[in-house]
Amino acid sequence: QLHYPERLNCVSELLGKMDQPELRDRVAIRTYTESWTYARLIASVNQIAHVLQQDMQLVPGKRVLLRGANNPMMAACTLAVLKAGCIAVPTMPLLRAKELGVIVAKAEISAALCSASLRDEMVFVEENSSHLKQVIYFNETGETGETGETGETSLESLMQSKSIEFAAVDTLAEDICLISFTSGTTGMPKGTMHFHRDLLAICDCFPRSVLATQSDDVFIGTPPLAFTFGLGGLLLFPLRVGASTVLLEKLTPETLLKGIADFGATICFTAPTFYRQMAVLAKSFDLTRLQKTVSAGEALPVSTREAWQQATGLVMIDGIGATEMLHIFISAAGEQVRSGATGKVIPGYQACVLDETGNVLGPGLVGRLAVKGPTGCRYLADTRQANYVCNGWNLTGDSYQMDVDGYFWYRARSDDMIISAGYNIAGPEVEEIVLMHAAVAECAVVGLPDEERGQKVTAFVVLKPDQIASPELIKQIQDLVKDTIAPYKYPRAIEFCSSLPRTETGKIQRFKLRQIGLA
Ligand code: 3SK
Repeated sequence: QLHYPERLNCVSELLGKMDQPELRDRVAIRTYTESWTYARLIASVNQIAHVLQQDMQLVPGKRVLLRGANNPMMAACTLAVLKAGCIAVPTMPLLRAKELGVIVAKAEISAALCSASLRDEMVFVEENSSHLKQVIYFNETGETGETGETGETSLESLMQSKSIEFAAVDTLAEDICLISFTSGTTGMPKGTMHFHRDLLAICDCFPRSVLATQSDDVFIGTPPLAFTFGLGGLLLFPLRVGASTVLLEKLTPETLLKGIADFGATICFTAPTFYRQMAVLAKSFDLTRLQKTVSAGEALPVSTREAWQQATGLVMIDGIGATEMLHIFISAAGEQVRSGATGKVIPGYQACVLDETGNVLGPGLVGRLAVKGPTGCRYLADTRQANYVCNGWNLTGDSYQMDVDGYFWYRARSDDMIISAGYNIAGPEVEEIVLMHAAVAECAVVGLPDEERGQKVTAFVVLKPDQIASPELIKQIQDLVKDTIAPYKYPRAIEFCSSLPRTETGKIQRFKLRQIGLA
């Protein structure tokens, strides 16, 4: 059980203990061009908090849209909003004006801090929104002066005249401090609200019990700070133990490997697709300091786990999280790992598998994953709340099976179960096998309407660069599936494509593939 005081500002807890002479000079954030000590991070957070109060006149409880890539200023802005008692609404850098407009309207946002490099879309939102009144831009490099050609005063310039001391606003542990928007895999954005205590709770669960994080750890990875996977893994978890985080933008599998080597990273967070591609290149990089690699955001195919382990000797730490739950709640590391299973429920959380009517299913039966714990779903004004939380259980929308030892085995997103000729077929199980074919880079399997079978198992396949689609290749892939799992699961149709549609957090949008398949 986690206990936090009734009055709590999570940033005081995260940064307060580092504000001591012997700890202030430790490195908090690194990039290729900057190294921010804890002293600098604390000073910047405090100055931005003053800007929020004095220049923007924001009172506690106000929602502030945040927009920027993974860099120290974006991290400082996020922490400053929380320290000032306001509510951070981080948004993915890749979002366009239309999507931002929906978030601004839904969360009734009047103020924003935005990276100058993302100005164009923001200006468009500002011009077309009746809510958004003030946007302050930051330069990312920490440079003062005007931003861009328009001559507005930058955040850095406003910070210059401000004190580097700021007393955190005295918030309640159960005050909302974060609204994280998720478009999910269905495309309709939902705002998930989280308390100050929730941000600490995620630090005190998964990283403590599974990662055993230490102050000398160096964190690195791809998820944006605007995605709770990244906010936790690349900012909150390192700060909680006084460690360092490396914030890099526009990463590719190759540059992430280079970053791990260059910064001596010890813990990496990314998604299975990245690990799959990194496994091929890993031998050319010095990964000797890397100890823990966390895979989340999508189910981890066994073939990817094995390729990564073969290339690096590291046993992947798989995990399932959700924006609604804030971070990972089922996982396993080291000798606890059972290949193919996501892991066991993390201490502090409870999980089970339910049938359609909400009865708990016994080991081995496939049903709806249900979880409860210190964090949970609170949608901002959304009728879908009643679908997500039933009798105190959060229903994540995943089909799972639990074994007698309490390991959870992913089957599919509940919406993605294919029913074909009376058989229940989990798309990811077929994807696993298709991915074993040497020519296949990426794959997603969905059910498309079919007169004869109800739904037809259809695989969308991205080939590796040197491979060519052919009827022989289709047959090889189909035979591989038939020879490896029950033959009725084989993809009767295979569509080749150049990429798979993904959400801004990297999840495959199977609903779009179903639409493409119908068109
Ligand atoms: O959505 C997810 O898959 C996820 C994974 C890990 C941590 C947080 C999230 C939202």
